[in-house]
Amino acid sequence: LEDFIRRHHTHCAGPGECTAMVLQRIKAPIDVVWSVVRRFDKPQAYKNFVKSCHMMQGYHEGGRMEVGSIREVRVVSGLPASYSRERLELLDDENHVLSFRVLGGEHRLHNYRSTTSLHQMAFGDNHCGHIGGNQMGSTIVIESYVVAVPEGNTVEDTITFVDTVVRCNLQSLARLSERLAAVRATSQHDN
Ligand code: A8S
Repeated sequence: LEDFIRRHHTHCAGPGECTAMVLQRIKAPIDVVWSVVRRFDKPQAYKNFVKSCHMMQGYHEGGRMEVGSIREVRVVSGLPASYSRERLELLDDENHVLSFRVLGGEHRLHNYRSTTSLHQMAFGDNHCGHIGGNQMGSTIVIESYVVAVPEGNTVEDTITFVDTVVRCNLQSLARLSERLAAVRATSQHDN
């Protein structure tokens, strides 16, 4: 895992930039969590600050998401932002890695880019109980980002703000994934 983190989550923050990492444990199988994270066209499935999202280019309706696809994300009012234009940089279904970069928009997080990766917790590690006799999978999400420190802001304040948004997103992802996993588990029992 260390060299994975070195490869995907070690960003070189340039002058005037800051970088940090957020971890989230989710009591759901990795494929359930990934089915939500990989939908670059539907961030609003778990990002509660997102009001709407429309795909710009490089996207065939319902087709494969491709690197280079661009989305326009409109966020809820009250934030120091109105919309963001974001480009899919990496989508790896094998290794469960997604990365995007903010190209522009009306907000203060210039040059924001993040990488999100999922890791299956090995059976022995997760100490989470058996539910209905079957071992509930457990997933660790790692999300790291680099962003320019806005004019007049401190590094600490910038990291506090972004960490809060990312943590909200990942906690929402956890709740949604655990709900989906529970539904899947019960539907398997029913039939
Ligand atoms: C993400 C992560 C972040 C999104 C930020 C940090 C943003 O969508 C919001 C407020 C802003 O001020 C910037 O994975 C921006 O979405 C919620 C509009 C980019």
